[in-house]
Amino acid sequence: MSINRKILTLDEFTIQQLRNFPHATGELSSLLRDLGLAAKRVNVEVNKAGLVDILGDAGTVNIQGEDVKKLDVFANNQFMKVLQHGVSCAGIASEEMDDFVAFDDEISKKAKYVVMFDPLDGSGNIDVNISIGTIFSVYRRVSERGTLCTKEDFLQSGINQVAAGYMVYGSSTMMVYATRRGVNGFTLDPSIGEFCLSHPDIQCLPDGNIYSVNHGNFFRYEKGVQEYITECQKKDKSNGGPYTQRYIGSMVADVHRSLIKGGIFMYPGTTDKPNGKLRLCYECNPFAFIVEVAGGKATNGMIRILDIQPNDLHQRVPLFIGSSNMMKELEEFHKPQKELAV
Ligand code: P6P
Repeated sequence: MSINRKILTLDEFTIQQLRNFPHATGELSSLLRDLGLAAKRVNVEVNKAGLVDILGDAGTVNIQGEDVKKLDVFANNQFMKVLQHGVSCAGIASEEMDDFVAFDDEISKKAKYVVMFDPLDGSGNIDVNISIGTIFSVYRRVSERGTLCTKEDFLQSGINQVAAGYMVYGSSTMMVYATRRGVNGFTLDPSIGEFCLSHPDIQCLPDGNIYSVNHGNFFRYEKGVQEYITECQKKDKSNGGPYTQRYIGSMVADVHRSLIKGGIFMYPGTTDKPNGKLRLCYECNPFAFIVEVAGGKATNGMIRILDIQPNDLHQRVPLFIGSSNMMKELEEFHKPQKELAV
């Protein structure tokens, strides 16, 4: 006899959450549904990237100095437009844009939230069909409602996030998001065009045996990081089982795996780039929020990611994130100096 298991769509889930919290205004639920809509539109283009003239560089260079691919631009515009036309977002900041954008219409100016996102992380992998993703972070604005949002709305510590999440465009397309009430994962069912609850109440396992780091930078890492990586390689079958090294080169995919299976992902600082490569505001903070709500940990090697006070929309920080016991193991080795010798 088939089990008549009611599968909740993202819309049904967010509305159910609203019913469970009658004091909620519904603005956050509406914003999450807007993000899901934009993700579905991006997913269509990502899935046919090899077939249409959307590949290849758009001929421009973004603030990171990276060649911008047309899909980056498309994704950025989809998320910006859907949030601008909604009722919950006063403005956005994006990896693809130098400065934040305040939405200058009466409804948006009254909205409660601001959103930061990396519209298509890992875009260098587009042309070789490796999983890529979108990362987003939601803050309650600190500026007065009814006015244009300000840069201070975006330069908040990660601990102030109201919600954070990501989409992974991979063998299936998923949307995972966290509020303080928990982390839930939704898989896109193409037959109905809806994200359906597939991973309720995701927990980050305290232990794991997968470490994820770019070994190519090994000799440019701090000594303590090198020692931890070497320790991971020494793990043997007799105690605690062997560790496996996995590195996709797409943060969303690498951290998603660590969240679901347990593990640690590292993008450390190096002698030539002491702050590493990943962006605090729209890459590290959202994932740190998600992983901490799920029971894991995230630091820059010295302090908790969520405690860092941002001073620039695009500032970089080293990132160590994942299973709490693996992070504790790392911290036995990695006692970084205040400043890396450059
Ligand atoms: P590297 C992709 O370009 C990205 O920003 C992250 O998604 C990924 O984790 C990282 O860079 C990979 O960087 O230097 O190891 O190629």
